[in-house]
Amino acid sequence: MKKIGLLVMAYGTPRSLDDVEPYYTHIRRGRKPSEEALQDLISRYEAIGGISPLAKITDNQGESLKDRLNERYDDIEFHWYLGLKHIDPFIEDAVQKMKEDGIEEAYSIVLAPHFSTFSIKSYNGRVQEETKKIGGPVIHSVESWYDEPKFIDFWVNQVKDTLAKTENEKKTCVIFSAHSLPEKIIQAGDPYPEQLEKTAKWIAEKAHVPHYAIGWQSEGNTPDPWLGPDVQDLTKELHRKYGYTSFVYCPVGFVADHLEVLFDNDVECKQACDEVGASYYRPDMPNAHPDFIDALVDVITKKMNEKT
Ligand code: FEC
Repeated sequence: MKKIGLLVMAYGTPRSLDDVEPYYTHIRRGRKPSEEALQDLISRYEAIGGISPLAKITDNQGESLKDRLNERYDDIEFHWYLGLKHIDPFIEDAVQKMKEDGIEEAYSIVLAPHFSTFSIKSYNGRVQEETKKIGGPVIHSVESWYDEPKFIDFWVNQVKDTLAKTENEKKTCVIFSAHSLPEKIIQAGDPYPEQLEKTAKWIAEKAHVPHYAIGWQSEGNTPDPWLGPDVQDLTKELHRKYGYTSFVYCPVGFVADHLEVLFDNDVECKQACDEVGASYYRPDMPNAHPDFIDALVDVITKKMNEKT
């Protein structure tokens, strides 16, 4: 049976509060955060229970994806490897491990749907650099999968179910969001904002959403301007202009329950809703839901078919 590597890449999260400083330093490209910034981040992790569930969810996603691929292909045995952006096992560790295990060909996917130079491009660049450096396996990297029909359908179902729970669908606004990035990506021709707009439009159309808007969240703490509007400001603005009584938050740029969702949405956006007296809703994230894993199986299958 043919042995194929499956490199599943994700952001990574600290495993304990002691890991927060090295993790944060890595995110800041080697610059240590100030004591104040570090304490602020620690307090956000504490607010979601002390640690993020992300590590466990990423593992479940990788394991389930490998299992489903192995069910689909009789003549291939997929072996999966975890490669993280900001904590070990790093992307480079995974590529080395594949080589040690005798893998000659592999596919890689980032657990984030939209392409940006700041996100997917940097993950894929690290993969190709490492494999070139060590004369490692040939790795075919998926560029983006925001348009995968089963991924869109996952959110369509989530939005429909959530809208049905609201008091009045006509007075509800669905806010689609992704992680904000510095505005300079737009001048560089990055497709990230356009891909988010398309995701939102397709989901809104298929779920018959009466009102929707696009926002950005989790903006970094740097002096450059970041993509906006920020989801919290947007909530207040939309309430002021249109008097919506409920908001449904769909952070479609993420695929798991983690700090940026459990804090930035469930705590901060909830606060914005409370301030204006509106109800807060946030559908379940994809995590390892079988329909979402099926979408990723289709993404890998298409990448495999591209070559033949
Ligand atoms: O532990 C957890 O549960 C949270 C994990 C986590 C995910 C995530 C996803 C993305 N980020 C993206 C871009 C940036 C940029 C900066 C930045 C900063 C942080 C900090 C933490 C953090 N990010 Fe993150 N991000 C997660 C966690 N991120 C913690 C540092 C404190 C803070 O700013 O809140 C700014 C870096 C700088 O200072 O220069 C830019 C993007 C994604 C979605 C794509 C992906 O998953 O790769 C883009 C999950």
